[in-house]
Amino acid sequence: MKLEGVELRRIVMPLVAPFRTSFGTQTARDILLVRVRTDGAEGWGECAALGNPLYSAEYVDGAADVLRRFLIPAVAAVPDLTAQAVGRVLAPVKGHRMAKAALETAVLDAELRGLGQSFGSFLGAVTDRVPCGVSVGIMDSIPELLDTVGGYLDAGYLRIKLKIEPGWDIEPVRAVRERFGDTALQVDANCAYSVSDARHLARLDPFDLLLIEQPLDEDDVLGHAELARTVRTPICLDESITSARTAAAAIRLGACSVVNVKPARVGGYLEARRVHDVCAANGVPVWCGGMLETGIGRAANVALAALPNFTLPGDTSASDRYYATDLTPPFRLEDGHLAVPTGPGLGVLPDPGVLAEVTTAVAEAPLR
Ligand code: OSB
Ligand code: MG
Repeated sequence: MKLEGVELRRIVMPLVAPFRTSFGTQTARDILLVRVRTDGAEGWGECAALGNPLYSAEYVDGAADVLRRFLIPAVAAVPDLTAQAVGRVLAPVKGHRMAKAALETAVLDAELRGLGQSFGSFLGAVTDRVPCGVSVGIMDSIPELLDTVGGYLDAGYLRIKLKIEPGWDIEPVRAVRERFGDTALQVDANCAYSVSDARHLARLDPFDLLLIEQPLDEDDVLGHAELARTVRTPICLDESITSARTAAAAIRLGACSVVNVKPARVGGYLEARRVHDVCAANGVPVWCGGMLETGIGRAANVALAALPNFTLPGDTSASDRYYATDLTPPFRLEDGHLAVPTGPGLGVLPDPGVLAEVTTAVAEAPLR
Protein backbone atom coordinates (compact mmCIF):
# COMPACT_ATOMS: atom_id res chain seq x y z
CA MET A 1 0.00 0.00 0.00
CA LYS A 2 0.91 3.63 -0.31
CA LEU A 3 -0.24 6.13 2.29
CA GLU A 4 -2.10 8.95 0.50
CA GLY A 5 -3.52 10.88 3.42
CA VAL A 6 -4.08 10.87 7.14
CA GLU A 7 -6.93 12.64 8.88
CA LEU A 8 -6.65 13.42 12.60
CA ARG A 9 -10.03 13.99 14.18
CA ARG A 10 -10.98 14.86 17.74
CA ILE A 11 -14.29 13.77 19.15
CA VAL A 12 -15.90 14.20 22.56
CA MET A 13 -18.03 11.31 23.80
CA PRO A 14 -19.93 11.87 27.07
CA LEU A 15 -20.01 8.78 29.32
CA VAL A 16 -23.39 7.52 30.55
CA ALA A 17 -22.08 7.89 34.12
CA PRO A 18 -18.90 9.35 35.67
CA PHE A 19 -16.13 6.75 36.00
CA ARG A 20 -14.02 7.29 39.12
CA THR A 21 -10.63 5.63 39.58
CA SER A 22 -7.69 6.19 41.89
CA PHE A 23 -6.23 8.51 39.21
CA GLY A 24 -9.29 10.71 38.73
CA THR A 25 -12.83 10.83 37.39
CA GLN A 26 -13.74 10.60 33.71
CA THR A 27 -17.09 12.14 32.70
CA ALA A 28 -16.43 12.18 28.95
CA ARG A 29 -13.77 10.80 26.62
CA ASP A 30 -11.82 13.29 24.50
CA ILE A 31 -10.68 10.95 21.75
CA LEU A 32 -8.30 11.19 18.80
CA LEU A 33 -9.32 9.18 15.72
CA VAL A 34 -6.84 8.40 12.95
CA ARG A 35 -8.18 7.76 9.47
CA VAL A 36 -5.70 6.68 6.79
CA ARG A 37 -6.33 6.74 3.06
CA THR A 38 -4.20 4.43 0.95
CA ASP A 39 -4.06 3.57 -2.74
CA GLY A 40 -6.36 0.69 -1.69
CA ALA A 41 -8.85 0.90 1.15
CA GLU A 42 -9.13 3.39 4.02
CA GLY A 43 -8.64 2.45 7.66
CA TRP A 44 -9.51 3.70 11.14
CA GLY A 45 -7.70 3.70 14.45
CA GLU A 46 -8.79 5.04 17.85
CA CYS A 47 -6.13 6.46 20.13
CA ALA A 48 -6.68 5.24 23.70
CA ALA A 49 -4.75 8.06 25.39
CA LEU A 50 -6.83 9.88 28.01
CA GLY A 51 -7.05 13.65 28.31
CA ASN A 52 -4.38 13.81 31.03
CA PRO A 53 -1.21 11.80 31.78
CA LEU A 54 -2.59 10.20 34.98
CA TYR A 55 -3.14 6.59 33.87
CA SER A 56 0.12 6.52 31.91
CA ALA A 57 2.52 9.15 30.56
CA GLU A 58 0.53 9.62 27.36
CA TYR A 59 -2.31 12.14 26.89
CA VAL A 60 -4.41 12.94 23.87
CA ASP A 61 -2.84 16.29 22.87
CA GLY A 62 0.62 14.73 23.19
CA ALA A 63 -0.44 11.78 21.04
CA ALA A 64 -1.79 14.12 18.35
CA ASP A 65 1.47 16.09 18.41
CA VAL A 66 3.80 13.10 18.13
CA LEU A 67 1.65 11.59 15.38
CA ARG A 68 1.69 14.80 13.35
CA ARG A 69 5.36 15.65 13.86
CA PHE A 70 7.06 12.26 13.85
CA LEU A 71 4.95 9.14 13.39
CA ILE A 72 2.87 9.97 10.33
CA PRO A 73 5.80 11.35 8.26
CA ALA A 74 7.85 8.22 9.09
CA VAL A 75 5.09 5.88 7.98
CA ALA A 76 4.22 7.95 4.91
CA ALA A 77 7.81 7.53 3.68
CA VAL A 78 7.48 3.72 3.44
CA PRO A 79 6.97 2.75 -0.21
CA ASP A 80 5.31 -0.68 0.21
CA LEU A 81 3.45 -0.01 3.41
CA THR A 82 2.09 -2.87 5.50
CA ALA A 83 0.98 -2.93 9.14
CA GLN A 84 4.00 -5.15 9.81
CA ALA A 85 6.32 -2.34 8.65
CA VAL A 86 4.75 0.28 10.94
CA GLY A 87 6.27 -1.07 14.17
CA ARG A 88 9.68 -1.34 12.51
CA VAL A 89 9.78 2.24 11.17
CA LEU A 90 8.40 3.66 14.42
CA ALA A 91 10.79 1.71 16.67
CA PRO A 92 13.38 4.54 16.83
CA VAL A 93 10.76 6.78 18.48
CA LYS A 94 10.80 6.05 22.20
CA GLY A 95 7.53 5.41 24.01
CA HIS A 96 4.27 6.93 22.69
CA ARG A 97 2.82 3.46 22.35
CA MET A 98 -0.82 4.58 22.32
CA ALA A 99 -0.12 7.01 19.48
CA LYS A 100 1.79 4.30 17.59
CA ALA A 101 -1.01 1.80 18.19
CA ALA A 102 -3.64 4.15 16.73
CA LEU A 103 -1.64 4.62 13.52
CA GLU A 104 -0.71 0.94 13.17
CA THR A 105 -4.35 -0.05 13.73
CA ALA A 106 -5.55 2.32 11.01
CA VAL A 107 -2.95 0.92 8.59
CA LEU A 108 -3.85 -2.66 9.52
CA ASP A 109 -7.56 -1.87 9.06
CA ALA A 110 -6.87 -0.50 5.58
CA GLU A 111 -4.70 -3.49 4.70
CA LEU A 112 -7.28 -6.03 5.91
CA ARG A 113 -10.19 -4.21 4.26
CA GLY A 114 -8.21 -4.41 1.01
CA LEU A 115 -7.71 -8.16 1.52
CA GLY A 116 -11.32 -8.75 2.65
CA GLN A 117 -10.01 -10.29 5.90
CA SER A 118 -11.33 -9.54 9.41
CA PHE A 119 -9.17 -8.54 12.39
CA GLY A 120 -10.28 -11.70 14.15
CA SER A 121 -9.25 -13.97 11.31
CA PHE A 122 -5.93 -12.13 10.91
CA LEU A 123 -5.07 -12.20 14.63
CA GLY A 124 -5.99 -15.87 15.07
CA ALA A 125 -9.41 -15.80 16.75
CA VAL A 126 -10.64 -19.22 17.78
CA THR A 127 -14.18 -18.25 18.82
CA ASP A 128 -16.99 -16.13 17.39
CA ARG A 129 -17.97 -14.48 20.70
CA VAL A 130 -16.11 -13.43 23.85
CA PRO A 131 -17.18 -13.46 27.52
CA CYS A 132 -17.49 -9.99 29.04
CA GLY A 133 -16.82 -8.40 32.37
CA VAL A 134 -17.37 -4.84 33.48
CA SER A 135 -15.17 -2.36 35.32
CA VAL A 136 -17.00 -0.57 38.13
CA GLY A 137 -15.74 2.80 39.33
CA ILE A 138 -15.24 4.01 42.89
CA MET A 139 -18.58 5.18 44.32
CA ASP A 140 -19.67 7.58 47.06
CA SER A 141 -21.32 4.83 49.10
CA ILE A 142 -21.66 1.05 49.40
CA PRO A 143 -25.44 1.07 48.66
CA GLU A 144 -24.73 2.96 45.42
CA LEU A 145 -22.05 0.39 44.54
CA LEU A 146 -24.37 -2.56 45.24
CA ASP A 147 -27.08 -1.01 43.01
CA THR A 148 -24.61 -0.53 40.18
CA VAL A 149 -23.13 -4.02 40.45
CA GLY A 150 -26.64 -5.52 40.66
CA GLY A 151 -27.62 -3.74 37.45
CA TYR A 152 -24.60 -5.10 35.60
CA LEU A 153 -25.22 -8.64 36.84
CA ASP A 154 -28.86 -8.35 35.73
CA ALA A 155 -27.59 -7.27 32.30
CA GLY A 156 -25.59 -10.51 32.13
CA TYR A 157 -21.99 -9.48 32.78
CA LEU A 158 -19.96 -12.55 33.70
CA ARG A 159 -17.40 -10.88 35.95
CA ILE A 160 -17.20 -7.71 38.03
CA LYS A 161 -14.07 -5.62 38.47
CA LEU A 162 -14.08 -3.09 41.28
CA LYS A 163 -11.79 -0.09 41.15
CA ILE A 164 -10.10 0.29 44.54
CA GLU A 165 -7.87 2.76 46.35
CA PRO A 166 -6.80 3.20 50.00
CA GLY A 167 -10.03 3.82 51.93
CA TRP A 168 -12.21 2.06 49.31
CA ASP A 169 -11.02 -1.54 49.20
CA ILE A 170 -11.81 -4.15 51.89
CA GLU A 171 -15.33 -2.93 52.73
CA PRO A 172 -16.68 -2.59 49.16
CA VAL A 173 -15.22 -6.00 48.27
CA ARG A 174 -16.78 -7.55 51.37
CA ALA A 175 -20.17 -5.94 50.61
CA VAL A 176 -20.20 -7.13 46.97
CA ARG A 177 -19.07 -10.63 47.96
CA GLU A 178 -21.74 -10.87 50.68
CA ARG A 179 -24.56 -9.57 48.48
CA PHE A 180 -23.74 -11.36 45.22
CA GLY A 181 -22.35 -14.71 46.38
CA ASP A 182 -19.85 -16.47 44.16
CA THR A 183 -19.86 -13.90 41.32
CA ALA A 184 -16.49 -13.79 39.53
CA LEU A 185 -14.86 -10.76 41.17
CA GLN A 186 -11.56 -8.91 40.80
CA VAL A 187 -10.11 -5.51 41.73
CA ASP A 188 -7.97 -2.85 40.03
CA ALA A 189 -5.87 -0.35 42.04
CA ASN A 190 -4.19 1.56 39.18
CA CYS A 191 -0.92 1.84 41.15
CA ALA A 192 -2.56 3.30 44.28
CA TYR A 193 -0.62 1.23 46.87
CA SER A 194 2.98 0.67 47.88
CA VAL A 195 4.78 -2.48 48.89
CA SER A 196 4.41 -1.49 52.55
CA ASP A 197 0.64 -2.06 52.09
CA ALA A 198 1.22 -5.80 51.57
CA ARG A 199 -0.38 -6.85 54.84
CA HIS A 200 -3.36 -4.61 54.20
CA LEU A 201 -3.84 -6.04 50.70
CA ALA A 202 -3.61 -9.58 52.15
CA ARG A 203 -6.92 -8.75 53.88
CA LEU A 204 -8.50 -9.21 50.43
CA ASP A 205 -7.43 -12.87 50.42
CA PRO A 206 -10.54 -14.26 52.19
CA PHE A 207 -12.79 -12.91 49.38
CA ASP A 208 -11.52 -15.30 46.69
CA LEU A 209 -10.84 -12.66 44.09
CA LEU A 210 -9.74 -13.77 40.62
CA LEU A 211 -6.90 -11.27 40.82
CA ILE A 212 -5.70 -7.89 42.01
CA GLU A 213 -4.68 -5.67 39.08
CA GLN A 214 -1.70 -3.32 39.26
CA PRO A 215 -1.60 -2.57 42.99
CA LEU A 216 1.83 -0.85 42.82
CA ASP A 217 3.61 1.72 40.66
CA GLU A 218 4.10 0.85 36.99
CA ASP A 219 7.88 0.56 37.34
CA ASP A 220 7.75 -1.41 40.60
CA VAL A 221 8.00 -4.87 39.08
CA LEU A 222 10.13 -6.21 41.93
CA GLY A 223 7.64 -4.79 44.42
CA HIS A 224 4.89 -6.79 42.72
CA ALA A 225 7.07 -9.90 42.93
CA GLU A 226 7.53 -9.31 46.66
CA LEU A 227 3.80 -8.67 47.10
CA ALA A 228 2.99 -11.88 45.22
CA ARG A 229 4.85 -13.78 47.94
CA THR A 230 2.78 -12.11 50.69
CA VAL A 231 -0.76 -12.18 49.31
CA ARG A 232 -2.66 -15.24 48.14
CA THR A 233 -4.76 -13.33 45.56
CA PRO A 234 -3.12 -13.64 42.11
CA ILE A 235 -1.35 -10.47 40.94
CA CYS A 236 -2.25 -9.17 37.45
CA LEU A 237 -0.27 -6.41 35.76
CA ASP A 238 -1.73 -3.67 33.54
CA GLU A 239 0.36 -0.45 33.50
CA SER A 240 3.68 -2.33 33.97
CA ILE A 241 3.31 -4.40 30.80
CA THR A 242 4.46 -2.28 27.87
CA SER A 243 5.72 -4.99 25.50
CA ALA A 244 6.15 -8.74 25.08
CA ARG A 245 9.64 -8.28 26.55
CA THR A 246 8.42 -6.60 29.74
CA ALA A 247 5.73 -9.28 30.01
CA ALA A 248 8.36 -12.03 29.80
CA ALA A 249 10.49 -10.27 32.43
CA ALA A 250 7.58 -9.71 34.82
CA ILE A 251 6.61 -13.37 34.56
CA ARG A 252 10.21 -14.54 35.08
CA LEU A 253 10.52 -12.32 38.16
CA GLY A 254 7.32 -13.73 39.65
CA ALA A 255 5.62 -10.30 39.56
CA CYS A 256 2.38 -11.54 38.03
CA SER A 257 0.46 -14.71 37.29
CA VAL A 258 -2.14 -13.03 35.03
CA VAL A 259 -1.72 -10.26 32.42
CA ASN A 260 -4.17 -7.57 31.27
CA VAL A 261 -3.48 -7.12 27.54
CA LYS A 262 -4.32 -3.62 26.32
CA PRO A 263 -3.21 -3.28 22.72
CA ALA A 264 -2.84 0.49 23.04
CA ARG A 265 -0.53 0.19 26.04
CA VAL A 266 1.87 -2.13 24.18
CA GLY A 267 1.93 -0.21 20.88
CA GLY A 268 -0.69 -2.08 18.86
CA TYR A 269 -2.33 -5.36 17.95
CA LEU A 270 0.79 -7.03 16.54
CA GLU A 271 2.68 -6.54 19.82
CA ALA A 272 -0.49 -7.44 21.76
CA ARG A 273 -0.51 -10.79 19.95
CA ARG A 274 3.13 -11.28 20.93
CA VAL A 275 2.25 -10.53 24.57
CA HIS A 276 -0.51 -13.12 24.29
CA ASP A 277 1.95 -15.65 22.86
CA VAL A 278 4.64 -15.06 25.53
CA CYS A 279 2.05 -15.44 28.28
CA ALA A 280 0.62 -18.59 26.68
CA ALA A 281 4.10 -20.10 26.44
CA ASN A 282 4.54 -19.47 30.18
CA GLY A 283 1.12 -20.76 31.19
CA VAL A 284 -0.01 -17.27 32.21
CA PRO A 285 -3.67 -16.53 31.33
CA VAL A 286 -4.55 -13.14 29.84
CA TRP A 287 -7.64 -11.01 29.44
CA CYS A 288 -8.39 -7.98 27.30
CA GLY A 289 -8.37 -4.64 29.08
CA GLY A 290 -10.11 -1.51 27.89
CA MET A 291 -9.71 2.26 27.78
CA LEU A 292 -13.40 3.24 27.53
CA GLU A 293 -13.16 2.89 23.75
CA THR A 294 -15.88 3.66 21.22
CA GLY A 295 -17.05 0.92 18.87
CA ILE A 296 -13.98 1.53 16.68
CA GLY A 297 -11.50 0.56 19.39
CA ARG A 298 -13.86 -2.04 20.83
CA ALA A 299 -14.17 -3.93 17.53
CA ALA A 300 -10.46 -4.66 17.46
CA ASN A 301 -10.31 -5.47 21.20
CA VAL A 302 -13.12 -8.00 20.85
CA ALA A 303 -11.30 -9.63 17.92
CA LEU A 304 -8.12 -9.90 20.00
CA ALA A 305 -10.05 -11.31 22.97
CA ALA A 306 -11.04 -14.26 20.77
CA LEU A 307 -7.45 -15.62 20.83
CA PRO A 308 -7.01 -18.89 22.71
CA ASN A 309 -5.12 -17.69 25.83
CA PHE A 310 -7.75 -15.02 26.61
CA THR A 311 -9.30 -17.37 29.14
CA LEU A 312 -10.72 -14.72 31.52
CA PRO A 313 -13.60 -12.31 30.73
CA GLY A 314 -12.30 -8.93 29.54
CA ASP A 315 -13.18 -5.28 30.15
CA THR A 316 -14.84 -5.52 26.74
CA SER A 317 -18.25 -4.26 27.84
CA ALA A 318 -21.21 -3.43 25.63
CA SER A 319 -21.56 0.01 24.03
CA ASP A 320 -24.34 1.05 26.43
CA ARG A 321 -22.06 0.63 29.47
CA TYR A 322 -20.11 3.62 28.13
CA TYR A 323 -22.15 5.67 25.67
CA ALA A 324 -25.82 6.50 25.06
CA THR A 325 -24.95 6.61 21.36
CA ASP A 326 -21.83 4.81 20.18
CA LEU A 327 -19.85 5.89 17.16
CA THR A 328 -20.57 2.55 15.44
CA PRO A 329 -23.61 0.30 15.49
CA PRO A 330 -23.75 -0.70 19.16
CA PHE A 331 -22.00 -3.77 20.56
CA ARG A 332 -24.73 -5.58 22.50
CA LEU A 333 -24.32 -8.04 25.34
CA GLU A 334 -25.93 -11.38 24.54
CA ASP A 335 -25.82 -14.00 27.20
CA GLY A 336 -22.81 -12.20 28.74
CA HIS A 337 -20.88 -12.20 25.46
CA LEU A 338 -20.04 -9.83 22.60
CA ALA A 339 -19.91 -11.15 19.04
CA VAL A 340 -16.55 -10.91 17.24
CA PRO A 341 -17.03 -8.75 14.12
CA THR A 342 -16.68 -10.76 10.90
CA GLY A 343 -16.57 -8.08 8.19
CA PRO A 344 -13.32 -6.95 6.50
CA GLY A 345 -10.88 -5.09 8.77
CA LEU A 346 -12.51 -3.85 11.98
CA GLY A 347 -15.87 -4.89 10.52
CA VAL A 348 -17.44 -1.61 11.65
CA LEU A 349 -17.29 2.04 10.57
CA PRO A 350 -18.28 5.26 12.35
CA ASP A 351 -21.84 6.32 11.66
CA PRO A 352 -21.41 9.54 9.60
CA GLY A 353 -24.19 11.37 11.45
CA VAL A 354 -22.87 10.49 14.91
CA LEU A 355 -19.32 11.25 13.81
CA ALA A 356 -20.29 14.73 12.60
CA GLU A 357 -22.16 15.41 15.82
CA VAL A 358 -19.31 14.49 18.18
CA THR A 359 -16.42 15.98 16.16
CA THR A 360 -14.71 18.97 17.74
CA ALA A 361 -11.81 19.35 15.29
CA VAL A 362 -10.61 17.68 12.13
CA ALA A 363 -7.42 18.26 10.15
CA GLU A 364 -5.37 16.62 7.46
CA ALA A 365 -1.88 15.74 8.78
CA PRO A 366 1.15 16.69 6.66
CA LEU A 367 2.80 13.58 5.16
CA ARG A 368 6.30 15.09 5.21
O1 OSB B 1 -6.96 0.47 34.48
O2 OSB B 1 -8.09 -0.88 33.34
C1 OSB B 1 -7.84 0.28 33.66
C2 OSB B 1 -10.32 2.68 32.00
C3 OSB B 1 -9.47 3.71 31.65
C4 OSB B 1 -8.15 3.63 31.99
C5 OSB B 1 -7.64 2.51 32.66
C6 OSB B 1 -8.49 1.47 33.01
C7 OSB B 1 -9.85 1.57 32.70
C8 OSB B 1 -10.84 0.56 33.08
C9 OSB B 1 -12.11 0.45 32.27
O3 OSB B 1 -10.74 -0.14 34.06
C10 OSB B 1 -11.92 -0.42 31.08
C11 OSB B 1 -13.08 -0.35 30.10
O4 OSB B 1 -14.19 -0.75 30.46
O5 OSB B 1 -12.85 0.07 28.96
MG1 MG C 1 -6.20 -1.47 34.94
